[in-house]
Amino acid sequence: MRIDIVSIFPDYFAPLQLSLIGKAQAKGLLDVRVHDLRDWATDGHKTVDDTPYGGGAGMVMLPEIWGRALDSLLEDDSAPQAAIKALGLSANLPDVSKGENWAEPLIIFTTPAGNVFTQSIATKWADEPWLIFCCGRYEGIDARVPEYYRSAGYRVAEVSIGDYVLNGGEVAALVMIEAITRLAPGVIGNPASLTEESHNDDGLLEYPSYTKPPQWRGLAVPEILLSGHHKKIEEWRHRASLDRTEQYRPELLPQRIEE
Ligand code: JEE
Repeated sequence: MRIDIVSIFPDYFAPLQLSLIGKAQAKGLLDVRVHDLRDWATDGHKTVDDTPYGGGAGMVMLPEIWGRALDSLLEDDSAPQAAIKALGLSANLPDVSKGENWAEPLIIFTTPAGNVFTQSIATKWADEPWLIFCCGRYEGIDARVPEYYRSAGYRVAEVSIGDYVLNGGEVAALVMIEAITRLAPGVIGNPASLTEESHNDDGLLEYPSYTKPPQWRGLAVPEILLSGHHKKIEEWRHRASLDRTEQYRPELLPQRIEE
């Protein structure tokens, strides 16, 4: 999977060199390319924003700069060759030797005014060969930028990570990239843990977990978990999931039919 990121704060993405994502990059399974939006600014001050039409506080990011940045990424449709070799991903991808484009990118704008990013979106996007994340700052990006690329025939998504306000799209992009890449083919060390995750995904909150010691500061691990009765343990965990969901996220429970 190739991921391009455009931002005026490329340093935000340094953590992508760490841990699982960093290892996946080292192995060639992931190809993350971070770009500084200011590389496409043309004036001496590398201006990327201006005042909003219609008035109001704050600044809006200029469409020309974003247009040049995205055009140049779309032009460089170089495949992550290492990833193709490492995984035999070519099965998934168009045949570059026949002059076909190796992949159609999905262009993603992080924005407080988008639909909410969910696990089901992460699962779908994990199979995409090429994602482009556009991270705005200030009051956001001129609305014609996503509109233009949509009308030019690209797939464009405008997504938020939740109902709270951040200072820009960088942290939101990091959240989405972590959720997506851990599901991408070959990235997670142990695919069995992903299989177990999907088997356990009944739409309820997770049951509580415990490890050693069996007594800690006067608190005991629930007896049943030490018993070895697999059937009973499974029932206990299901009950604990239901209780936790009722307490913290009652909206996730199937609606009881009113009398
Ligand atoms: C991208 C700029 C900052 C702050 C004004 C806020 C008024 C933009 N879940 C998420 N929260 N925030 C973002 C996000 C924030 C961004 C950008 C994503 C680019 N900013 C910014 C304030 C405002 N509005 C909402 O109420 C109306 C606009 C995000 C994601 N993903």
